Amino acid sequence: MKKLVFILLLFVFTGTLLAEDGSQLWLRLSGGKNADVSCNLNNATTEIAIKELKEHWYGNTPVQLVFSKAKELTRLGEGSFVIRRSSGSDPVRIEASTKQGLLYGAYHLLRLQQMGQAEGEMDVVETPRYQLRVLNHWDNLDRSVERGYAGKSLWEWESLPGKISPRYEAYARANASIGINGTVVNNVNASPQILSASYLEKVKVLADIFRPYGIKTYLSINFSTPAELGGLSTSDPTDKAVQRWWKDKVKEIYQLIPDFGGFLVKANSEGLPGPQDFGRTHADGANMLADALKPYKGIVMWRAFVYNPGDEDRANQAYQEFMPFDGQFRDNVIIQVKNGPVDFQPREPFSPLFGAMKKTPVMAEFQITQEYLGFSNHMAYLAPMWKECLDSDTYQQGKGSTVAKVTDGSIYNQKITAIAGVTNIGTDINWCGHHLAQANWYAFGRLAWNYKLTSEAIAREWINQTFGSTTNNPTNTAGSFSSFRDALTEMLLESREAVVEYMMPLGLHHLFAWGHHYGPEPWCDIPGARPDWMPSYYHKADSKGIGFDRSSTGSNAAAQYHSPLSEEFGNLSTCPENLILWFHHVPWDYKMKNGKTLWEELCYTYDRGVQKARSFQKIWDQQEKTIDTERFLEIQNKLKIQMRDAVWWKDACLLYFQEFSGMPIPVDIERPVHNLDVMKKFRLDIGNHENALEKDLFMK
Ligand code: GCW
Repeated sequence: MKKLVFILLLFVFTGTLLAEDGSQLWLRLSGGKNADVSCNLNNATTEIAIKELKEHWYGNTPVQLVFSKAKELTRLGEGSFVIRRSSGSDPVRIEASTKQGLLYGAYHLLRLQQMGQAEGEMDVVETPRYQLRVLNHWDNLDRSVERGYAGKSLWEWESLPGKISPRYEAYARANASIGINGTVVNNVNASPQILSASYLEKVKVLADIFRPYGIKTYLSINFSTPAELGGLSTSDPTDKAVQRWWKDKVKEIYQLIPDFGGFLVKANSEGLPGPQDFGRTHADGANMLADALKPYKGIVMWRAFVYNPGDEDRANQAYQEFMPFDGQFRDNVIIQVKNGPVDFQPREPFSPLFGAMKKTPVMAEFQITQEYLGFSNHMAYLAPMWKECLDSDTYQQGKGSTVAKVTDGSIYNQKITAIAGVTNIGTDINWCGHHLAQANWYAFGRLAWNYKLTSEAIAREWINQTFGSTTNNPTNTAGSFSSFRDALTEMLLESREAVVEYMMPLGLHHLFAWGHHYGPEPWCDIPGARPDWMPSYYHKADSKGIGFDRSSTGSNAAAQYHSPLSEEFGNLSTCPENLILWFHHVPWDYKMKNGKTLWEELCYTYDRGVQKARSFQKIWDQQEKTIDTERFLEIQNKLKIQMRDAVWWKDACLLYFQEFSGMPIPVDIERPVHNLDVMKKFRLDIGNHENALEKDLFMK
């Protein structure tokens, strides 16, 4: 009997030890040795730094946190830090001129420890490339999350301000560990209610929790709030009463949240109200809010995501609308621009607004949540996609004017520099729906801090911390951790391109189904619906060819880019092939650089994407012994769904486009397994897509 109890207890105990539900993210730091940590500054932020190091630093030497206004440190700027140790037996010194810098230094030291790089001599100097590194939550007040695939909103509005979820602090800690220092807690499709007194009380509680972690709170606002919530007869930004209303509201906010960051605004976009409703401009609207925020050092992040149905190419519209206002915005306004000119598609060229606005600060908005990349079902590691944008040369100030450099203040004298990511976080136990999607939250933070880091280096860091042992030795007992890390790194690095290939290769975009952005529906045609929301608006397939002519014979979007890009994109023979159908309507029998026809290339590329998805499964299946069973199985299951979807995408797109090309699918690629007529009838119950997929796609 005793023996049985013992075995049972052992089972329970090891079971608990091995339980890995992903909730600890990359912070699976285990209890340390109560390290010797000292600090010459005492406040809530340094207390956190001390606690983290005390609990998780395994090194045998003490750690000294040193707040100092030494020239070298102040020159580095807010959030920067140095970590120094002359030899392995000396104490580690983390020095910074701000409390945030000390906190970031502490997390960085722990990261180095997890990477096995915190031994011996150390000389690390770290400084963030962007001042503001901000998450955007598209979270609604009813706790639904627009384009969220990881459960409900973290913010329990119904029980705030009274009840405080432990997840608020866990969220702040995770963000601080990767340098994120701002969060916009509500959806850009904003409810006026967020500015009501009762909601502001709730927001204050969140802000108080985030503050010690160096995170400022921002809000998305609805431009009609003065009328809708304030009862005014208008929300016209030139109206004195409206201006007064915003000034009073801002004052009320700062009384509750003294370090409030400011407003994020989606205006005159997708049906939302804005200054144009009153015959005013984006500059009028942004400046009115900027004036209200100015006395408190608050800022306005004004989005450039605007487009209307009509004759003008959607890709051209943001540039046309915003360029005339360059230089007319107040100095506490920054224009927030999506990475591409259309909308977070698997591959887009960078937005031509980057670098073109020379007298107005511009910031990039990336999408961490995978609205157009398979939701939380597909593995798509997005660091390569974001770097592709950041590393793109705009040529606006000569060669080397990359998107990164025209937004980080190194080329233009921007007073504010910032970068934003639309989060993939929700109430799911593993935060992001897919264990591997945590890598995107992590990568966003790390790139916002230093976009020079390689996608591979970030992946390796993330894997070590997320799957490695919790002590300073990053090896697991079962199997070989380093071969696991190599295998997963390879999968992650290939994953985004695989998604592009099986969904929308060669510059195709927006082939998504009506009602959701998950599956393919290139044939979609809803009578009476907005034409610019239909796939055919983007692919323009006909018997001659496929693709959107954005050259001088078409919408001329290529001309919005600076030379030599305008010529390069605008000319079929020089346009990069991975964007060829973005910029050109290309004949089916057009000869690609490798000698294949466009049609053949399309077929082979879709097939390659499918093969990659299959290879991910094969690689993953070999990892069973290396990591915990829970995460192994959950990821295995996701990879299965991804594989099925990849085949679905390939079959749907190739069979549909074949109706136009009239050409055979090359004999050496996999034959379609679905029938086009049947696929056209698929309906996805988006609330429960996994089951719907089983039911609709595979049981029929
Ligand atoms: O991509 C579209 C999304 C909308 C989103 C919009 C935007 C928040 O489908 O859900 O609305 O972009 O970025 O404003």
